[in-house]
Amino acid sequence: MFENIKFIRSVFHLKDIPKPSLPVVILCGRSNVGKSSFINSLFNKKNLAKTSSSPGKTRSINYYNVDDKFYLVDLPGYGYAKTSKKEQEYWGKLLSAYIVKVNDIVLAVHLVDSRHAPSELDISLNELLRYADLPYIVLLSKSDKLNQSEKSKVIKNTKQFFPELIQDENLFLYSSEKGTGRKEILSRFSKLFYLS
Ligand SMILES: Nc1nc2c(ncn2[C@@H]2O[C@H](COP(=O)(O)OP(=O)(O)O)[C@@H](O)[C@H]2O)c(=O)[nH]1
Ligand SMILES: [Mg+2]
Repeated sequence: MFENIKFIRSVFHLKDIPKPSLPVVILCGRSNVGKSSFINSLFNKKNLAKTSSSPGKTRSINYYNVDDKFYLVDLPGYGYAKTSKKEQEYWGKLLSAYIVKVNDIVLAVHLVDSRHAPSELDISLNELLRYADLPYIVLLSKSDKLNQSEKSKVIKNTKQFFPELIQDENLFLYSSEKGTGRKEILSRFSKLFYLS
């Protein structure tokens, strides 16, 4: 598993999105939430995805081919600080259009910063994923920055926002630094793509 992971390309316009020849896992979340670090930690590669300590403004959709089994697609991050109406609309449109165009999304991975409550856009994203009936998991990123009681608190708090979530089923603490949650995600991918 995960023997040959390649960055394929970045796409900047919806019209350029390829019709995928493999099933797709999408990666979504606020910019700076740790999406690139998630990719690098999951595949154990340092610089597969570019990480940045300042919130990026690039709006590319980045494609990774994983063992010719599936595409991992890193969608543009949204609203770092304040969420403008315009951005909210842009992001909602982008994702809706993406979901319609790419009808082979088998999983959405939604990252939420474990140190902050879900933003308005996190909530809209969750609604969209449920409305589209897409299987999804929520990862509480950067969990290495929390102590034990903060971890329990964030799980409880996240469930108040998203009552459908069940810890270790579709809600996970994740840390790219410490590897928290990695095993669980690997097992999910293995069931989806490697055992059939
Ligand atoms: N402590 C800690 N920092 C992280 C973790 N994941 C990401 N970061 C940091 O958060 C910043 C943004 O990460 P990045 O992966 O570029 O976020 P992206 O914009 O969602 O792709 C970088 O400075 C990372 O080093 C994590 O699990 N733990
Ligand atoms: Mg990134």
